[in-house]
Amino acid sequence: VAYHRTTVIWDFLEYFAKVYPSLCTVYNIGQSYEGRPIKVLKISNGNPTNKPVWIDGGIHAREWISPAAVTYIINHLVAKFEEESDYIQNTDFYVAPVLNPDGYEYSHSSDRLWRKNRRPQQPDLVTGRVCYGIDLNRNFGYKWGYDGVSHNSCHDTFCGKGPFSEPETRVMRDFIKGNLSQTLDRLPKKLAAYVSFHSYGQYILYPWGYMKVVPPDYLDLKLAADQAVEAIVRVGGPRYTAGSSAVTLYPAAGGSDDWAKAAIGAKYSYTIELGDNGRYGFLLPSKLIKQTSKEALAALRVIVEAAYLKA
Ligand code: 0X9
Ligand code: ZN
Repeated sequence: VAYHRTTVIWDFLEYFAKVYPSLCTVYNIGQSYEGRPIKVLKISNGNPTNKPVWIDGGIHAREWISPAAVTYIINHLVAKFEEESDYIQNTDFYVAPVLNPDGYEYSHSSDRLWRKNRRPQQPDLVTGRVCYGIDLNRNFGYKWGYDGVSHNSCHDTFCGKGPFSEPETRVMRDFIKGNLSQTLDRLPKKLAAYVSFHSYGQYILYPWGYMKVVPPDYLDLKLAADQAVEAIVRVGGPRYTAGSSAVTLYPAAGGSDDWAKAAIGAKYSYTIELGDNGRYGFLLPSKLIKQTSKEALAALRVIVEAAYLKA
């Protein structure tokens, strides 16, 4: 088990679509700033009453365990589909393992701790310096810029010039809005759950992230998060901390999870900060990919079950 480059992950999605055509479809949903494709794998048994669930990884470049765990989840869901529960089998999974391919590649080739995308910004008026990148997890359109962001393009949490200023967040927004937020017909096309994998710190976070308030249905989200914590322990993992983002971690607006809940109506919306707990931080050794991915899958199962039953 190893960390893979973007093209290898894309080939892996195409391979699944080829070998399991009745279960898997690849969507090229658009391009990154530098022109790399952004791909989504849909995993579905085709049952028209299935509820959609979105899973993404790689919003932040340096959090390598995220694309790795999401890829592990894809492999598991597809290869062991028949062994999974009814609620897993009757879910339409939309899985985007690398939402920020430019940043992810840059973290492999040039700067291991790169976080943002790679769009160059206007030169600084005083220094003339050109800085690169927008923090995609500050660029989504709900309460954009409210708190916990930087407006300085040289900073790691630069939220951009406006909501959805970046091709990567726009591509994701347009695909979800176009396909997974429909209320025009009676088909249950609206996202029931949204799960974004990040690292590190071992947290299961639910909205809101933009400020220290919780949504009216937060007890449902808390219950599923607490159950996910136990499920992770049962697969031999550490005890993750569950709570609302702004309270448990810090306020930060423009996150994908807040947007998925507020703008799309995905009831069960989570950001899961995978391992580790700080010993290696972002530099998680590849020998820990498998165990950490099992933790991700255990948490996902609990969230999908909750969404299946209640969303
Ligand atoms: O700050 C972030 O974007 C996330 N933590 S990370 O260390 N992976 O950068 C947490 C995001 C939580 N969600 C919101 N604040 N909306
Ligand atoms: Zn992150």
